[in-house]
Amino acid sequence: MKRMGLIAGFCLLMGFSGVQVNAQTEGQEYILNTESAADKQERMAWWKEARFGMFVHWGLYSSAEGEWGDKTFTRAAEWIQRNANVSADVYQETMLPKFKPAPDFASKWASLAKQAGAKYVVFTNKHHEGFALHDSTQTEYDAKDVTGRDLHKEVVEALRAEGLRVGVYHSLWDWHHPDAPAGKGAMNVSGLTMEGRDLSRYTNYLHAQVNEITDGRYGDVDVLWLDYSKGPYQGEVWRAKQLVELIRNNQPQILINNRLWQNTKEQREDSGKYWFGDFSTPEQHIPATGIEGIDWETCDTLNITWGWSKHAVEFKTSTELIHRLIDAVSKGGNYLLNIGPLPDGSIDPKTVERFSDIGEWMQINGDAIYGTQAGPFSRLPWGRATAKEIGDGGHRLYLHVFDWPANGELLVPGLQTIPTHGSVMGGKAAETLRMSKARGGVVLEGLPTQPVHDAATVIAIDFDQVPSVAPYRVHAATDGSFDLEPADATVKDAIYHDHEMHRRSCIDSWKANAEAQFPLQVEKSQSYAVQIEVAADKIKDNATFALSAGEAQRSFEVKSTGGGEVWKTLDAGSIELPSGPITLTLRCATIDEASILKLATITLKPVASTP
Ligand code: H79
Repeated sequence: MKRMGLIAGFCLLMGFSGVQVNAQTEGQEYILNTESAADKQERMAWWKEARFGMFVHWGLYSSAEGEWGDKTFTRAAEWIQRNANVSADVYQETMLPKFKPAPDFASKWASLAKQAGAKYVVFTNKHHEGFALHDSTQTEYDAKDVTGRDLHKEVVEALRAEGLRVGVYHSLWDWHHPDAPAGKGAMNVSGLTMEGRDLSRYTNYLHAQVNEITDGRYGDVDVLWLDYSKGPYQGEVWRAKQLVELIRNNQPQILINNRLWQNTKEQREDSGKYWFGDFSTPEQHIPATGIEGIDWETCDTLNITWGWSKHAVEFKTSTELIHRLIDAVSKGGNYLLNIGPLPDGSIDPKTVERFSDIGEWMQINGDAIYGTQAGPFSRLPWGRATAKEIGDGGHRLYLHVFDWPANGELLVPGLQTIPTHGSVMGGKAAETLRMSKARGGVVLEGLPTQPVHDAATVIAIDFDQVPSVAPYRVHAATDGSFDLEPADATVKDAIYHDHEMHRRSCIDSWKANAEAQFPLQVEKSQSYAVQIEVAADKIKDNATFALSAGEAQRSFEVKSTGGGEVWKTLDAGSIELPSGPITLTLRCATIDEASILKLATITLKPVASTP
């Protein structure tokens, strides 16, 4: 409901916001937390305990279902207004009549989250299309004006009724507001410009709407998830400092994500800080080794769209999703998994199935997720590990075994301390594990031959001290093969890139004599077939590499794959590896300067020896 002029309304509300910028922030204008590290930890405590949340993308875009005229969208269906290039007027006229929320949709969201074991829910109050679910005094483009219902209130009340924490997503872009960013550098419908637009009127509107959703009329807000900044549109262009003050004044305990800024590498280096918010937000990827010293949350999709599209039919399997949850938590992050409800707010059967499967796994293994921290291993060949303090200086590791060993025996590579106790979560109480130091780690014996759960079975092992772990070496997986990841390498004269959204983690910018060295622990000297994932382009003459370990050496050539993002698996022949702790060196022998060449996972598979 629109009640008063934009500017009058805004001045009025700003009158309530008396917090001054702390002197500490002067000269460091992007560092917005002036509290002590301990106070920040306290504010973040529930969120770090929670580890698993549910994201919900639902708005007018949901009713387009990934179709506009004859165009179809399987990716980012919530972007349909911009990607189908529809003017705000036509979009509004087309979409508003389709928006017919079911009476009880919100309680269905809440019970799905609860059943899956999520502890918080972040839902789109307003996505880039500009349509708000709350009753806004700033516009008539909101749910109350269109449906007569305050849908924001319905969602918040449903979440609270299930004991879930409440997170609100609010877009910084707005494809409906006549003064919002448009044209060069802005993410908006194409063909628009800033001519006749007054950005300050839009930032007033943005601040006023953020005030409405945080000022207490909808109770406490646990997380504010702002999205997103890019290039010229970030930081003070949104009047970020003032906005953060307004929010913190309204909700002192709130957590705010980092997207009022783009957080480029340069910005992080300039400010001496890695982030400009309470937590960092990798999107649709899990950093290979976590993000050191920072709280972070990977937000992820079930398929490749956030908003519902009937064309996005390829879903990750429940096992993949459980692995991704464990992966994020094992690296110290949270996992925020999205649902894109149907036009009326109800949830499609595939999504229900995925969340029920996760819930079933969490019923058995929740203790290995909630309140845990990153495990002490860089990488494990059969799964992941999380860690927890258990009082009196005691320590517990949860070993999340993805590939269950059929022989009842599991090597925990690099572990130097023998556990005092071990048990399989959800297993029979009578099982006793034998645990001893062997093969460069601790070997667990007497495991059941069948896993408790196909996706991951967890073994909890306890210590009366912090367990010690040897420097990292890549060990063979259950089937005897090695997977060498880019993050495992020490790289010289080439560049390691962690993965980003839709981009593989890789080593690129190879020069002649550049090297990547992998520390391996080989139990059995034998011949291994080598396969390397490569993306290469513009290779004129030849790009040659040599793999070596001790005396053994193997050369191979790389040819163009048809593009710098076109990944192919290259057969690089076989190599005889000696046993013991060894270094496998990948060296670039020759390469053209103009070549684009990226290497990702190297797989070594034992070659069956001929009798
Ligand atoms: O709300 C979800 C997304 O809509 C939003 N953030 C999550 C949480 C977001 N997705 N992508 N981005 C922000 C970055 C922009 C990506 C783009 Fe594109 C690539 C814009 C245009 C090309 C993806 C593909 C979106 C439209 C097409």
